[in-house]
Amino acid sequence: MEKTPIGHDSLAEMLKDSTLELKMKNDIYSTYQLIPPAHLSDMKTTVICPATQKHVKKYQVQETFLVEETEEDYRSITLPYIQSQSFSVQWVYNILEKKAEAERIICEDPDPKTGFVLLPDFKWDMKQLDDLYLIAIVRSRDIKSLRDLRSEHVPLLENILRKGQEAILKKFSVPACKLRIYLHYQPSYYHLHVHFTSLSHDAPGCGVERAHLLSDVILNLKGSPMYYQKRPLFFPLQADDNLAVKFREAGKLPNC
Ligand code: G7M
Repeated sequence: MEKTPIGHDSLAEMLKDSTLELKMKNDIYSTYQLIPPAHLSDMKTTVICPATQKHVKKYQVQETFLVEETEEDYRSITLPYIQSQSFSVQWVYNILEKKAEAERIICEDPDPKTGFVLLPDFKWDMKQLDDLYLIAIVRSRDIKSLRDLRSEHVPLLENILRKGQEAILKKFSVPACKLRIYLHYQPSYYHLHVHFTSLSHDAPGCGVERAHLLSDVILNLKGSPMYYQKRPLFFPLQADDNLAVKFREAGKLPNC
């Protein structure tokens, strides 16, 4: 359950019709417990049913560690892990094949190499632009993550960047300079996708330890075609994530 940002339209009503309980007052500062009217206290709720043990873990609060993954670690630890036990990407194929969420598509490009589908992420209820969140899912089914990207993918990435920005400007009147466009490493789902979020919204997973700006990714690949294959990548892992277990078994997870 998530409390979404308070829309500008409901703010006046919220202040007028809520009950306020004073908690603390000091000079010009005071804090209150605000109990809003029932119709303004709805919560965005996500249900995963049936959920696997991996889903349950993903949503539990756990200790987190920063991991350094070298090219060799990826080959010997991460890749076998992805191949054996990553989340199913059936929901992604359903979107690409228009078996689900077809009516939510904002923009699409059918090209098998450089094409993609842009649609609202299910973290966004589309009620307000403050927490705008869309994802672009690539048509190509053989790019698992940032690690697989090479300079030959630059046309795909530039296409997503440009057409995604144009579509969001047209549909939501949000210009490119107000967007944070990035990839996650590690992602939860190993089918390449790009996140488009509002710069004014601290979207979960947009921190420096997990997010890679699409514009930086493009520049890095133009400068060095094998950049993401060769360099160590850093990312956070929760203590009992199965990938963390593999890194620990290989002696690669610091004891801290
Ligand atoms: O980079 P990472 O793999 O963590 O991000 C996946 C993104 O896909 C997240 O932002 C999720 O909220 C989003 N997402 C996950 N699922 C299962 C769905 C879905 O079924 N529909 C949509 N529209 N977004 C999803």
